[in-house]
Amino acid sequence: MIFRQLFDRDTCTYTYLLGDEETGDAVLIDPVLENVERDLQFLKELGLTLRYVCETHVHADHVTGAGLLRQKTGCKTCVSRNAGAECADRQVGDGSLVEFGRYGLEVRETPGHTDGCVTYVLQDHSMAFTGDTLFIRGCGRTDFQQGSAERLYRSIHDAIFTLPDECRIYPGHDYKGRTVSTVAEEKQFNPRLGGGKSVEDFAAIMAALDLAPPARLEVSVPANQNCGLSPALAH
Ligand SMILES: N[C@@H](CCC(=O)N[C@@H](CS)C(=O)NCC(=O)O)C(=O)O
Ligand SMILES: [Fe+2]
Repeated sequence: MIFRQLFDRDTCTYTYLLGDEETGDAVLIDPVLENVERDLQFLKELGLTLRYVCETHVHADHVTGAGLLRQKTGCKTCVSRNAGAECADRQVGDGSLVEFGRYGLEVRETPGHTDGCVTYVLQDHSMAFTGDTLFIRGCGRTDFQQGSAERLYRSIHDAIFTLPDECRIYPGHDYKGRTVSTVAEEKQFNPRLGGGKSVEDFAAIMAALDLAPPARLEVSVPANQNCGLSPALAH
């Protein structure tokens, strides 16, 4: 499988390109609007056809490239059925499968950072794209959108920590330059959840974070509920 982990320097967002080298079918997970030309160039150079853009959630810190990529390539867009983003072609949920060539991404609903958060798991369970549900030694904040520490704790335990220990974790962001982790590592070392922390421990940690709101919150959420395009341009 072709795999690229791409980075947005302004918002520390990861975009993932996955492709089948035999059939040429590809997906992009969480593309950023400002990087659409870069991502199209990769697709072209690697001889790939974009089938789907998959969103892990309605982002609060950047505008998605999904709508523009759909206009430019004719791909379909996928978002959680609980995201309130009617613009997307596929409203995915537990049990949905996003296929590209010989590969597939299984959808697991992982609410908590937002109601419409999902984790995409490669069908052989070797890789999980957790969005802002689980970060490397951290997790998404739970203090706006529909954030809930209790729901996030349950999602991580039920949908991610039940994957094989060696399953690689690819997050939606990293603010310290880290790129990949594993289920075993996060179970042991995640300072908010690891080493068997209780839901009460976790909720207390999340309540004390006191983070500044993302700089682009007001612009990003409504834009992303419309696939990153102004309403007149959505289709
Ligand atoms: N300063 C950043 C804030 C980024 C932010 O709040 N990121 C969210 C994800 S959308 C988060 O969950 N951060 C958790 C953390 O930083 O621990 C910005 O303005 O974009
Ligand atoms: Fe987020």
